[in-house]
Amino acid sequence: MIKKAHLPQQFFFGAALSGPQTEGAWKQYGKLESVWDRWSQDDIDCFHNKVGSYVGNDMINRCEEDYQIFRSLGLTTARTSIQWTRLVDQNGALNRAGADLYHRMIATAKREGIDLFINLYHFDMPAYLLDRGGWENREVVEAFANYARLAFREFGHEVHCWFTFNEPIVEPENSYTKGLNIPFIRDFRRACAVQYHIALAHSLAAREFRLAKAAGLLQNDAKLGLVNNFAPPYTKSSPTDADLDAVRMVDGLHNRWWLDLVTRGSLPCDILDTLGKRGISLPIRPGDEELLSFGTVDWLGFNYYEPMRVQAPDNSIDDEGNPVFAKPYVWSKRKMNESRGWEIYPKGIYDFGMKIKRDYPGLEFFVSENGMGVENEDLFRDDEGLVQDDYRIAFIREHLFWIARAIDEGANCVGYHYWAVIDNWSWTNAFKNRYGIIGVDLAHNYERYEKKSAAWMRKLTATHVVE
Ligand code: BGP
Repeated sequence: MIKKAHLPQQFFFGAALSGPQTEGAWKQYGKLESVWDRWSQDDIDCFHNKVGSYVGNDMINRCEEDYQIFRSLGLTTARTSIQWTRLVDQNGALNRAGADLYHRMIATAKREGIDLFINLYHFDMPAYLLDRGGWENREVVEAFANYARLAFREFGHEVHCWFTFNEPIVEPENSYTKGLNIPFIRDFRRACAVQYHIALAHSLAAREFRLAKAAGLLQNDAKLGLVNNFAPPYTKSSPTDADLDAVRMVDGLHNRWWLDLVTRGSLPCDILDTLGKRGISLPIRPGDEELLSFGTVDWLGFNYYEPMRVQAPDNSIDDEGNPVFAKPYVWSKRKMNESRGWEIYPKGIYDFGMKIKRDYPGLEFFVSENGMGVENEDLFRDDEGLVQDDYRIAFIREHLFWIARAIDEGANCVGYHYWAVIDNWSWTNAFKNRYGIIGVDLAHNYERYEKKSAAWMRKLTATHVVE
């Protein structure tokens, strides 16, 4: 096992966050209802301990303190998202109260020495747009471009790192194929339309970015990116051709779809061909090819939690008539984070980093999320009450070792954002699994407290030595 690694001095460390999971204040500052707010009201039993989307981790009221904490940990950057439902009203016009709130938040980060990256969309579709068909409706794609335009114009001189989407693959997979999240659809054809429209929405927002830059509305060094939960795909050690084809297809839909879009301005031909052969046609309109060509970006965010392990499926269609391209393959040596049900495989970060280097040469990226959520952390408190989260330190350390190795071998990885430096609200799991290096005390008005990993993080950011 590797014992020590050095990360370059210019390599940055930061915090990964999102608006819906931190802000709270779900009805203040003119915020409209998001699909999460609606789901929380319609069926609160779906949320752990009946904690819905309303409060986040109260960061709106504590952002000054939180940015000071980040700084004290030696972090220099953070990514969060602004919320479509807070910035734009139902008529597509800017909501001044929401915009002013974000101006204050961005200014606070700057004052505290944190370079704040802004992402536009983190699973938070406005509910009134879902009522009009959500991502299945082309008009919603246009509405997103309008939102992006307003955001670039409003904050262009205050923010220099922008992202369009966080994990754009999650809604096609979880909300439209598996039916797990609102609007609970299990129809692969509709999922493909959603995935196509999100690619288009990203591209139209990227076009707005260029227009704003050309008009002098953005900073000269403004950069645009996209963040996805890329997952290196693996199969059996002696695969059949059918296993390899399963890998090609899941890799194509989950990873290459976005990588090709942001580097080449197009979608992977082999995947479009296979979809066509399986009778799935995308809602492509004349002129779309040119629109997608605007989708290239300056750099990429790579969220890494777990790999994909797949093999050939037993049947090529499921009971509902959806095409099936792969089935899970359980690796006999896998290690799990049992709280979250995710495999822990740090080498995956290296394998995927090297894939980016090989297949998309020159593409700059940073690890934009990586973290370990654990249930019942109070059980790990010592006599002084300090949460001894050695499992989290080991998790971060192992991933950073592999990042350092990828950099040594030429991968263009420039930073690491831990998810989520401060415990936050996590979708239907609410506060079940805690990710933070800094804890949040729900019983005492969301007070922040340090875990053991905080001291470890300070040393890491001061030395850039992983040990
Ligand atoms: C990522 C999301 C985050 C965050 C994280 C942890 O996929 O971008 O929003 O939630 O996963 O996942 P979870 O909160 O479901 O445990």
